[in-house]
Amino acid sequence: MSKKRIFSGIQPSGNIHLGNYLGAIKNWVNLQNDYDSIFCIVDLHAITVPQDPQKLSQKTLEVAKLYLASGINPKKSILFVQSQVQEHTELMWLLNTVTNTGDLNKMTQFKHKTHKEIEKENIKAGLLNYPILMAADILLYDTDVVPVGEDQLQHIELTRKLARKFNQKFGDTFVLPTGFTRNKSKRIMGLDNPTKKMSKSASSEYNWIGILDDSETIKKKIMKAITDSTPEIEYSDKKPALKNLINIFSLIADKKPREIIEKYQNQGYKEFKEDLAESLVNYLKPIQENYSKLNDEDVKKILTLGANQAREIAENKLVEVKKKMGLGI
Ligand code: AQP
Repeated sequence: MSKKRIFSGIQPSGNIHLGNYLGAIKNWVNLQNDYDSIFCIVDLHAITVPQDPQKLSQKTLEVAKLYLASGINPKKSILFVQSQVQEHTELMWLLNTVTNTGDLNKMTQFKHKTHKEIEKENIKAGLLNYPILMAADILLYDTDVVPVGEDQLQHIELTRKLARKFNQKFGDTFVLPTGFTRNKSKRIMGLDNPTKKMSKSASSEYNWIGILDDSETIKKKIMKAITDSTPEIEYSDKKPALKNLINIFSLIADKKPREIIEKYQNQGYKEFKEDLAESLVNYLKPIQENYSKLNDEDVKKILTLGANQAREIAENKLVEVKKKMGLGI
């Protein structure tokens, strides 16, 4: 029996952080052994908010290097840059025609990202249409499973809806994908605000730990991370900031939150944070070392090869879709 296929991606919209790593990349590295895997750097998604063109291109390469440094193996997985396979944007246009704007308006991420823009009436169509591009990314490859953080599950639901609608209207064409989230890593919260997820585009760098942050920066960020008002070390929803730090510690040390609480219960936040910072530094060190050994030109070749492999699959799908829609003569 052939392997099931997974597809996932990250936007090169800033510094890749611990949330992206624990919520996405780390899981992909294991999944690539069991699935036919396609991993993308979704630069077309990144431009739904303003980007500095020169920086965007640098960040795209940086994300590719981080995938590789984390253990994504181009011999096992297809690794490519979204804008290098133009079928993504073409299928997006076609899917536009089966998408209700009402559904797009309901997306939580859209509401979050447009929160500040509403008064300015400055909302870009790209931000509203982002989930259609994501659906195109997934459906082009007959993807069975999409490993994502919890924040993206709503977009996967919409993808399923669009696939179902298209199939009903034009005949069986798309595979209905399922979202896959690992429980503990599903949502890493911001270090400066435990009510919002850790995010590349957060206004303060004290929101996130970058995968490439040096040891001094990591220590500074963890020591500055907000904690809750009472000094007891406990794992509770009443203490969301501490709970988030314990979750991070538990994921990187591969220990149960209970074991961490037992160890630090009678000590203060200071010891807890110092040990967490040291563990993080050690945890990220091998990835940073692998990263520093990668050569840009070699990585670009891997990406070109990956784009060629992806295009071969995507082209076939698009031909099928256009034929079913009666496009062309
Ligand atoms: N805080 C998080 N906890 C767990 N998983 C997370 N992911 C993102 N943040 C967390 C997962 O990382 C993958 C890539 O996300 P993305 O770059 O496509 O976009 P995003 O979800 O919007 O991530 P950011 O960091 O918040 O970026 P910006 O600020 O640019 O929007 C996804 O699988 C996501 O679930």
